[in-house]
Amino acid sequence: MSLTFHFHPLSSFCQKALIALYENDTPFTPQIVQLGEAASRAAFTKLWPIGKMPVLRDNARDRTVPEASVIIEYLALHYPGAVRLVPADPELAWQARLSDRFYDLYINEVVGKIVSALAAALPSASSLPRRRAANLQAYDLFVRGRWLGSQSYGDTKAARPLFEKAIELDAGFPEAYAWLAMSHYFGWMYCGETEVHRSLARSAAQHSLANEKERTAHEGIANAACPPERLPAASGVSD
Ligand SMILES: N[C@@H](CCC(=O)N[C@@H](CS)C(=O)NCC(=O)O)C(=O)O
Repeated sequence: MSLTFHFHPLSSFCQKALIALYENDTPFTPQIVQLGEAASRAAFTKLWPIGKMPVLRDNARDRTVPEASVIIEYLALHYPGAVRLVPADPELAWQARLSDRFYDLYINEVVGKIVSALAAALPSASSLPRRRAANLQAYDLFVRGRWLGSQSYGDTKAARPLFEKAIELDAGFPEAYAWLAMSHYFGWMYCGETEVHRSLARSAAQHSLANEKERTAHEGIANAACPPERLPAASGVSD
């Protein structure tokens, strides 16, 4: 496969370029970039020293293409498909470019700055976990499990295989462990599952906290599923 897409699933600029790839079913190899992890950051900045995602690497044409909008134009030119990504009419093309620039420069980047400023100010925002999923499929399973598990106690139990599979793919995924803990705990508490599930809840909660030492949102879930005195101390845990 000629194209490798370097990205993170939670990055809006990356999602923008991903839409172009998906719209035309363009085959590519996904490569998740974890800027918080030294090896991944080093590999990525070697490819593109500016260090901003996304970046498309085209081995067939020996090109490294950064910038979401430029990636879309590059795909339109060299990997066209049924969906036209850039209008053929130059009059419409500059208008499309204007919308693109307007939303990137005056909406997305400004909102990003506001969100970063709020993240520093709001305790709830700073409680987001630092250790993200390292595996796209694991993250996808986790998000689907979290949605299903939020519907009802019974669904929390039904979501369990999704968390288990996510952990199989990414053994250090704290949020997946936390939700697995909740699934076992609710299974025991509300769905008539045996005492074994309470122990499984404790064990999953311990894994969650062992993999994430920061004060995080999922600690609340892990603590709820397991009496705090049975858990290892996690730095920064309050109330
Ligand atoms: N102008 C770039 C912006 C890309 C960008 O800001 N990407 C963010 C992720 S959404 C990034 O890589 N941030 C990492 C950093 O700033 O260190 C584009 O349109 O692709």
